[in-house]
Amino acid sequence: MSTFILRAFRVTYRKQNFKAVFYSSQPECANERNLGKVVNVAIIGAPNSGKSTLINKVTERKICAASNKVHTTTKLVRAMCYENDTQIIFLDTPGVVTEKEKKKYNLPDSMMGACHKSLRCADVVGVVHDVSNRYTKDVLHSDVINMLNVIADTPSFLIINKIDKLKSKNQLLAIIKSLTNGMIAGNPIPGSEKRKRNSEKKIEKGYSKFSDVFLISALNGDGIQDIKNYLVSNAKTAGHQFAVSEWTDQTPETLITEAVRAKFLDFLAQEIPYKLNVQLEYYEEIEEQDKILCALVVECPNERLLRLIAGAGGGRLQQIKSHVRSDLVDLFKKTVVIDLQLKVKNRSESVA
Ligand SMILES: Nc1nc2c(ncn2[C@@H]2O[C@H](COP(=O)(O)OP(=O)(O)OP(=O)(O)O)[C@@H](O)[C@H]2O)c(=O)[nH]1
Ligand SMILES: [Mg+2]
Repeated sequence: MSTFILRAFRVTYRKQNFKAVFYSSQPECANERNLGKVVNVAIIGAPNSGKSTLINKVTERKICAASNKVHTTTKLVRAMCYENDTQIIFLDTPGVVTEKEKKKYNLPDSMMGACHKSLRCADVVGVVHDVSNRYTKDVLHSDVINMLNVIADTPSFLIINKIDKLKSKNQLLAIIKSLTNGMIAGNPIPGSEKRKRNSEKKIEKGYSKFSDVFLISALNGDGIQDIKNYLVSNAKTAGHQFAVSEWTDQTPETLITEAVRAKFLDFLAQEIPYKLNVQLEYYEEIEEQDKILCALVVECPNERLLRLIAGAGGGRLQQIKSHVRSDLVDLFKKTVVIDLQLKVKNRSESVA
């Protein structure tokens, strides 16, 4: 879907002329220079909705580990970028998680705490919603609604993601009405008032206090610049919180470990990758050569799984290694030499 179509969908709400499904309460032109401004933006949402992919697209670096499985992000990660002189600080969060899922996927206890911490640090909160999931496309996760109700005074915006996967855009207006309870920026969406009065007793599927709604594809970049402009217009005048050279609060070691974990999640089926333990054994940055050297060992629960993961002739492991290297080059913008080995837990020998 092209940016042209997104722009055609802009809602001109003040004129009571609801043309289509992209709405913004922000000024149409938000490109003045903002000297010394900062905005902290927490990105929350259901698992796998595309939170990390969105942040990577905006920051133009694969800082946040992303994969096709749920619960790739397990801790709070800051990722920074600039738009003119505005420092945009994203807070990537784990998807909301239940106690049952925590046990099933072997996830750390700290996950929900990371979401709540990000909300406390945020000037503005972005909720990423996967519109391609046919079961949940028109309903916000109840935990997300609960979190939003707790921080109701913090400005929040809705990011409807994965629009590239929709065959027809006809349903989008109905989906927006449902996810916003028919209210955006304190105004009813035309056509929503009557339905709301008739269904006052119904449980609300969305959140009524979003200031803006964006339709995007985090994967191909549609709508990303609109989000950047929105964040710039929400930035506050302040000294920058991080130096220009800093683009994350994570150490290179953690970023590498998370990138490798994400790639195993991408390549392996079902719950298998969640049973693995990724350990960084060696890390060195050679500044004169603009090069990073790293070696990792991935512990598997048993020999059978190790063979399965390695693939015939170690082919799958080589494929994973090659994809990780490419992600790390994208992350560090440097040459990366990586050694990746599999090992059965509590045994010394490994498979390269
Ligand atoms: N088609 C399509 N896929 C997308 C889009 N955005 C994200 N994805 C894919 O959705 C999957 C999940 O993306 P993530 O960024 O890891 O999602 P997340 O919300 O951070 O997931 P957790 O950290 O597990 O909660 C990945 O396979 C992405 O490539 C999009 O706009 N379109
Ligand atoms: Mg994530």
